Amino acid sequence: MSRASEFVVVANRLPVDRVVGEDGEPSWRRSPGGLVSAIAPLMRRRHGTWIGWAGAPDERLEPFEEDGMSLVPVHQSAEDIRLYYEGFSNATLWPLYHDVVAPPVYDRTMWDAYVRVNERFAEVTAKVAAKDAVVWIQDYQLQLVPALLRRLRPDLRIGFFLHIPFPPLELFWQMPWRRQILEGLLGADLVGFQLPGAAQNFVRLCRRLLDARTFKQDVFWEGRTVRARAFPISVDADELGGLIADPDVRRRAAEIREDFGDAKLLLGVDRLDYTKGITQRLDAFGELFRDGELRPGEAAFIQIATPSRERVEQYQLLRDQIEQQVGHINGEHGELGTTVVHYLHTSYDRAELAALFLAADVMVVTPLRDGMNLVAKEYVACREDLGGALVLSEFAGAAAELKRAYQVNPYDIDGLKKALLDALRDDPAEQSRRMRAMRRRVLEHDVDRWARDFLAALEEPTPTTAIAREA
Ligand code: GDG
Repeated sequence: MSRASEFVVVANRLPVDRVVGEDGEPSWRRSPGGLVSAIAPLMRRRHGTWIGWAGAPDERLEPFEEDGMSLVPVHQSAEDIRLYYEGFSNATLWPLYHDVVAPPVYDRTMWDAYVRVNERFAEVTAKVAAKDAVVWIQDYQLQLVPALLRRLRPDLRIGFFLHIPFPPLELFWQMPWRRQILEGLLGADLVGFQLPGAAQNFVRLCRRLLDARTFKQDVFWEGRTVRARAFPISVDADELGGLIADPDVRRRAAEIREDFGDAKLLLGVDRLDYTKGITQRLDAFGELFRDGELRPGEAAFIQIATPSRERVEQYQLLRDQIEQQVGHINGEHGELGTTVVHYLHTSYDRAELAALFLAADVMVVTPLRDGMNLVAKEYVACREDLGGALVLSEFAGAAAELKRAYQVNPYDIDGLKKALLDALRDDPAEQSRRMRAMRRRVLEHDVDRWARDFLAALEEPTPTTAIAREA
């Protein structure tokens, strides 16, 4: 095991992906994404360690160094992946925490695997962390780790951040292991959520389900004060600024524009996930052709759907549904040489995504529920030219900050159609005003600030209030 670390990040995945070079030799490359780029510099500065799964089942790896970070792999068997990751994490927690938009599976074998894998993460962390170290646990796959770790190492300062929504009491109540999950989270000193509403849901549940004393967003539990707070995550504005300044990216954006002639370009970029509202947005777009509001050649939709959780049944069903829907829309409304929906079930590199953001007239982000949604913020961060328009679901966490987006209820297809048309047709001066306001917010609150705010709150001494003393 690597040396004791003062700062430890615990996440389901390590922040690196295995790549095989031309010589056939495998090596590691830092994973793309804001979370990793926000935390990596902090890790280097604080000689931190990151604990997580390396991405291949049934593989036992020794700790290693990569990109200035100490990485400690946690082993997972193929069965752990099936039951803990695809099962309890993504077939139970994911739908339950996203408004039950798909039915959650409640399966005791999956729960047992979730407990077992969380225990393994806690044990590894307990061995790696130095005395009084700061430990930051990430996301819904690891909600039991805070309490398991505290039992093993009461000296640690433990923070937890949930990247997805936290459901209201009326939904969370369904969970057969609801008490264990709340008690798991209460092992932390600070529990971070994307939005204040989620923190309130959590505090209310602690009061109602565990009979805990609470005061505002503090929960008093086993002689400690657990703070629940909101820290809206954001994007790596510097990385995106670098990409859009790259001449190759600009050239590629111009090329995409040219390919579509005079057509206005609408864009969706999502993991292929039933929470993202992909079918709703395509329905609305298709109906605009049916109604004669749009004609082929006048507007085209590019939908990138990155493959995700492909072994989970609901994801397979969704993929079939979208493919059928796209075929239907193109069959009904396309013309020879003019396709109206371009559906791409694949993943692209960051430069290609940035070029698409620059080329798109309207970015369409319509989740039925989303913790934050980084794509919406990435689009805004890329539109230095103040061009383009953002159609954004009210049910994305980002809607709380991006008030000048064309906000929609994705369940309301007529409302969605109207928002698409407004975003396509509004006066460019109005569009620029909206974009300027949104950019101000995103650039001032980038992912660095998110990470610094969370850690500053975690390391601040816990307030002792009158109720805490009484409790
Ligand atoms: C969870 C929460 C919360 C997408 N396609 C490609 C690609 N992406 C990138 C996007 C963006 C990221 O993946 C997706 O982030 P989102 O926030 O949109 O959604 P989730 O994956 O559901 O993330 C969410 C987030 O955690 C952070 O807390 O905002 O609410 O659900 O960065 O650009 N990246 C590349 N190729 C692709 O094809 N390279």
